[in-house]
Amino acid sequence: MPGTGITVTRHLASAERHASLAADVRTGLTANPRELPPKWFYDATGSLLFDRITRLPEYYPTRREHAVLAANAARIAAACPATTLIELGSGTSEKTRLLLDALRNAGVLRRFVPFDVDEETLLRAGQDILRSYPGTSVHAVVGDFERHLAFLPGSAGGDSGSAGGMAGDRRLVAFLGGTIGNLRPETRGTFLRALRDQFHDGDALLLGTDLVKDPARLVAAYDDSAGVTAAFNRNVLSVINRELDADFDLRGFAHVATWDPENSWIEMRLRSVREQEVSVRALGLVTRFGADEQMRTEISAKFTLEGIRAELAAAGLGTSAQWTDPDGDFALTLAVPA
Ligand code: SAH
Ligand code: AVI
Repeated sequence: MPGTGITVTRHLASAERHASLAADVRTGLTANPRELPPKWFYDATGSLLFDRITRLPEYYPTRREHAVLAANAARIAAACPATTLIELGSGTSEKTRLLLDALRNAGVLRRFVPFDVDEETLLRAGQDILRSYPGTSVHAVVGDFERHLAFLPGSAGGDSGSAGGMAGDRRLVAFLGGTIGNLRPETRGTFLRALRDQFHDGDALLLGTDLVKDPARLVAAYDDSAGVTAAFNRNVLSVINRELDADFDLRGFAHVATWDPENSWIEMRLRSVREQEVSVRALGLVTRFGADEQMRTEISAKFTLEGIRAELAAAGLGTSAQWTDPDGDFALTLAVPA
């Protein structure tokens, strides 16, 4: 980005983004039952809606994770005195400032690498961080963490050896917010192994995960009384309308959030309130939704402390520390190559 002082790498420039969205929408709308991947919620409007969700009284995860970070950021920086902080699914990077402060206070921080699918929010956050942390370089990566992990700065496929590489680099990869819970269990395993494959000795993962709790609190967090989560859920239809020339009528789809105790996840769906036909002109696709037909748009898995350690271990990552907030609502786990 000329003039802004941040370096930007784009793995999802508009042509790639379009192709990836088109493939996901074709697969998802022709599947039975239908399903759309949650990464497509996040255009600029979706990220703004998510930001509003984080301030809702019912949505506790952001406040709880903030509390865990505030209490433990200095310990995290001492355990992993990273020169580079990479943040996957970084969004506004608001809570991340607690980690940046701790690494700066430890005198080690040299570079921040926010990584997100939503370019607009990513670049705004990157510029804000650059202003707040003079002397720290910011390298923003527009990408999909399910596809582009091999290109993390400092990895073999990333910038080492090129102008952006840094000698003696030690990396802390933060994956906050519970976003790992938006991946299906098998995809989580693939993701964690791919991340482990990028790690050198000294690198570490800081993973934020929401914990299992009273289903009534969980459902309320995903079905707030102000209807912000409902608008966030429907936003995926606006993204498809705009980017794939579709004609979803947003009023024709109702927000659904349910707790699935067998899978230990919240499931968000969109329910077609009537029989209706939808055209996705960029795909040459016309499809009919039956009255009350439901389409899954997100899972949000809830974990136990032991379950997190076991998933990390299966991917070759050993847990070096685990913290929760005083109420045991949300966990942060620090893990290193086993
Ligand atoms: N980490 C922030 C934001 C969480 S919202 C927090 O804790 O509050 C989830 C973020 O992940 C969004 O910014 C979204 O754009 C991003 N995201 C979702 N799926 C992604 C993917 N597959 N690759 C990269 N970023 C993704
Ligand atoms: C980003 N992710 C962890 C959020 C969650 O809680 O699963 C997305 C979200 N969906 C509905 N509300 C918030």
